[in-house]
Amino acid sequence: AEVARADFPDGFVFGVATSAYQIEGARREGGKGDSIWDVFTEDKERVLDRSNGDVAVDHYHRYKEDIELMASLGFAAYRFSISWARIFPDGLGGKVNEQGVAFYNNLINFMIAKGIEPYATLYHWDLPNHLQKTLGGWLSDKIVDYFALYAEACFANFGDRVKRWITINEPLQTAFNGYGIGVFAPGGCEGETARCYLAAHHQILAHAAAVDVYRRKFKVAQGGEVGLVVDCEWAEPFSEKVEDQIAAQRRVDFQLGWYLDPIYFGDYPESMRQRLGSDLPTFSEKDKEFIRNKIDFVGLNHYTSRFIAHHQNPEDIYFYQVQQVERIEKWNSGEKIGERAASEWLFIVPWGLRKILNYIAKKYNNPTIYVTENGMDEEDDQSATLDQVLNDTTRVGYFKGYLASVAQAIKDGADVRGYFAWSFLDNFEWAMGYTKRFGIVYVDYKNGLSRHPKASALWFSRFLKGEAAENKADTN
Ligand code: GBH
Repeated sequence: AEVARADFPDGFVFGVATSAYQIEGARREGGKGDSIWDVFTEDKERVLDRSNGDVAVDHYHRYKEDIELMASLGFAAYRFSISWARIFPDGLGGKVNEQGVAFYNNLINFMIAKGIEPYATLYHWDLPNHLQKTLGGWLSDKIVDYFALYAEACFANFGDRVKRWITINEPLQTAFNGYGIGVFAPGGCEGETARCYLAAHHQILAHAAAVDVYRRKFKVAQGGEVGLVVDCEWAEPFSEKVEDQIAAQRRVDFQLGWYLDPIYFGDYPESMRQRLGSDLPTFSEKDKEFIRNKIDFVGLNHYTSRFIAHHQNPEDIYFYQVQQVERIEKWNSGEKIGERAASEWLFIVPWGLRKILNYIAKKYNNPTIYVTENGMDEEDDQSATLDQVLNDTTRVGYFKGYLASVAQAIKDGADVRGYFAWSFLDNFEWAMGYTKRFGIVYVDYKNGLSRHPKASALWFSRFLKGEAAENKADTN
């Protein structure tokens, strides 16, 4: 039978997700400081269509319209991110920028008035540029204290209404694409790719410091929870061979384990230590104790899967050479793992989500999990009519498949409490600019940024009302 709302437990939360730099715009308004993405995109070569987030989809000015649409579609939760440089323009944690606080107060109050629960992410890649310029950003251990000050300001100002917090979105991407390869801000570390492990290390400590502040100063009064969002492609062993089975495990270690092992077990995975040696920083005994169990839930961003084979020296970028894995898009029988979406990296593999949820449940002692992002993109097609672009049937199929996979994982025993579709709106897709559209709501970039729900948004709306699926009794 087709997936239905009734396949999920009562109280299961359905929402949509976005991030500040990708949608807000208003780069120089409301006293905001520059972030590393503001500066990074000044070099036009960094972004495929030479665009940036100066205006983005103007959510800063249209937040009411956006929240109203979200509410009318029936979503119960909204995962958004707070721009650090709107709260502390230079990141130093001195005096809060009241205009920045006012913007998020208005946003949060408006969503609550419309019956939507806020899930706030503190860091979705937009570091105040001043911290990059003066300290080297996430490469400096000083960032840990600045992040804790910022987190504290957010808890103090918004925590009476925000009960679900996410410290950092996908630390892997900041480390790997930001400080490693350099296709994301701040643009790498000039040949010293291995410093990305240091950027990751400080993100783990910063996450723990923020959770620590919450538990010490806010938890009792506010009663909320703080989680970390990690991203992971599922790694399916390419063959029955033991070396491929081990390689697939290693591939997951280098994504999930990199962040969750230190937090749950006190240290990095052994497979990382073996391959990285002294490139991988070490936690002092004090650090280990400090970070241990500093997490209330795991947020999982999941889009796609790959077959993974062991390879001594794959022809690929440094990261996969170190991991000694080959990422394969076809099964050994020659069959594709799934259809490709618009992004080169995104194959549609619904069963991968069930596997990764069950993996997390088993490995980390059944933590509370939220699927904090899941979705697919289509190419921005300049020649298509509005009717055509709104008819996103592939995305409807994607959601049906992946949601069914979540429902199965819950039946398997994983403690999944919510699901957030990425994304509510078409938006600035980082290095791909506006060429890729992940929204369930179309944004007409050529006609005043007007919003138009795609078929997937309407499908979701019916699904949430319990109308989308056929009656189970008919099909069983
Ligand atoms: C998420 O990352 C992000 O949290 C979100 O902001 C983003 O919009 C969404 O995915 C869709 O991409 O081809 O060089 O541009 C998911 C992990 C990291 C996977 C970047 C794709 C592509 C790098 N993504 N990666 S590049």
